[in-house]
Amino acid sequence: MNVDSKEIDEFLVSLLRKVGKNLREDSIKKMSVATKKNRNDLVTNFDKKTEKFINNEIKQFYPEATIVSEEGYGDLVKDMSGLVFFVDPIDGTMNFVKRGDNFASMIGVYIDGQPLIGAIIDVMDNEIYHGGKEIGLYIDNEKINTPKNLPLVEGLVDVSAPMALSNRFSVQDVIKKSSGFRVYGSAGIIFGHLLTGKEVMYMSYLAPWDLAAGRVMCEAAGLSVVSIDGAPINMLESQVVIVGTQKVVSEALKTLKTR
Ligand code: 2AM
Ligand code: CA
Ligand code: CA
Ligand code: CA
Repeated sequence: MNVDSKEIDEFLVSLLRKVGKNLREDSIKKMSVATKKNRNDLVTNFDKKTEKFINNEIKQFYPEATIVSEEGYGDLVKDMSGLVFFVDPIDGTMNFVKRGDNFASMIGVYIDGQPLIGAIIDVMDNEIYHGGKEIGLYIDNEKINTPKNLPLVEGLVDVSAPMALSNRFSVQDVIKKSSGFRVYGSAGIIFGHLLTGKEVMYMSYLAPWDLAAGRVMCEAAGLSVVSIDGAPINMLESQVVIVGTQKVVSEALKTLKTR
């Protein structure tokens, strides 16, 4: 299939710009909040509304594409052939509900299973991280400088709260070797930190829509994206993922007790 990554990138940026404006307005409105799997797992009317809006726009401009999305308005996707859009309408819904900041909206695009373009908007800062291997990486119109390959001892690490608190895989041993520990609560916001070198590692259990956009951009930035068991990343399943500088990911894999 012939795809124009520049055109897709421009489409994603203009779409997320609209999404961001809508969500900044929505964030101060009364919202209806429901729980999904547990009391920490929230969904609002705005997650659903935003996903419908994004998916409709994708269907209009890329009718041949399939969509994998969190809140149920996507397609049933069984393989990665063709053009696949991964959509997380609000990433960090708990932050959206409780704080009104540190939440994102993300779209990752793959072609025949290969990462193509990712885009993430930090909604309250109105900054869009976007691009891929072919066209380079940007925050809005500014090129992103490649993050330095720092070791664990020189950088901040971010681990999801459930994983850090339960000390899964003895992850606290990795945290203790770092410069410090942060828990931002939005994969999208953390991918922005990794791309700009503000943090050197993120470890979390992530669903495909949590990972898709960030994986495209982090790999294009020379960062390492691996699953905890060393298997190739599977974009159709949830998995525990480590993203970080080459040095940090290799140190983490040596430190973690994965069996
Ligand atoms: P969400 O807000 O889109 O659900 C919070 O620690 C981060 O992990 C957010 O990016 C959140 O995305 C994601 N997250 C929350 N619960 C999750 C789950 N059960 N599986 C995978 N990702 C999850
Ligand atoms: Ca969710
Ligand atoms: Ca998410
Ligand atoms: Ca979400």
